[in-house]
Amino acid sequence: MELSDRMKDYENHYRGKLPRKRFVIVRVDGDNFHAFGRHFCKPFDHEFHDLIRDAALMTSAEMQGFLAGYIQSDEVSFLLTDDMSEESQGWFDYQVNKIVSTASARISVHLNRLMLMRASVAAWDAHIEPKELAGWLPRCNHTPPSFDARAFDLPDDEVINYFFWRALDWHRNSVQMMARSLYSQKQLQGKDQPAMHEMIHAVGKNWTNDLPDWARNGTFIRRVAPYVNPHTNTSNGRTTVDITSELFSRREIAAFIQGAGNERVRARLQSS
Ligand SMILES: Nc1nc2c(ncn2[C@@H]2O[C@H](COP(=O)(O)OP(=O)(O)OP(=O)(O)O)[C@@H](O)[C@H]2O)c(=O)[nH]1
Ligand SMILES: [Mg+2]
Repeated sequence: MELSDRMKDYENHYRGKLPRKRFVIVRVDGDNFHAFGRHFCKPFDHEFHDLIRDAALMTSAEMQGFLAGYIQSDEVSFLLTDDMSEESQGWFDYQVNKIVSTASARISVHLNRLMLMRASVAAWDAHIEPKELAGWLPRCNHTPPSFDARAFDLPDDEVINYFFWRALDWHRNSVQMMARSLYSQKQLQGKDQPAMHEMIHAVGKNWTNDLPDWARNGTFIRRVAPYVNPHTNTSNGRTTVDITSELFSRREIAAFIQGAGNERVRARLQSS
């Protein structure tokens, strides 16, 4: 075999593709954010949540076939389709290597950029000289934040279940994070969720009532097709993105996700 053919052969050995006409999930997760977040507000950091949400929105705008997403803690799940029309193609033709490397690179770059922008505005407000900035930024420690990624396909009727699963995971973590801010690890050892709720109530606090929606529910986003005026059959052609932190139950999550995309995709999501 020729040298170049041999090298291409090695390169293409794991060049896998996700199957056509399936919904795809791309989940990115912050690398070692336990360490990166040591300066975060405890238990929940509103500023960080806003930053990762905005980085997710910027990333979603660059993903072909993006339909919906969910942001909780240091992770974001993106739902993609290759079925907006008969002819449409998946993002990078659904090549797994391309999808995971690009998704993790894009969200890492966007988060870092947003942090720097936020920090320079704060520094400007505080009259800090640009040359002092590097030493001043409390959140820019030595390793810039980055994300890993995985991508996989799902049957139509599992799409809502996937998002409900991630939301349930966050509900559990959120209760645990609140309890940990009030009690030591030792005091919480062996305690299940109802017991943690009880302990939170015992100090006059309440997970359901005291937290902002994003800290209990995470944040959902979805792409909405341009509105078409039924009388004139015209549209301004602009796609919009809905953002909400108010979804709690499986029913609410299903209704939101099922409203994403165009009519063709919505019909498929209805089966979920
Ligand atoms: N204080 C605080 N920490 C947060 C917040 N959101 C995320 N984190 C941190 O991010 C971590 C996310 O969990 P993991 O993804 O399991 O942990 P990780 O350290 O990123 O580890 P890997 O993902 O395996 O690299 C949490 O354990 C917290 O330490 C927040 O709002 N406040
Ligand atoms: Mg992580």
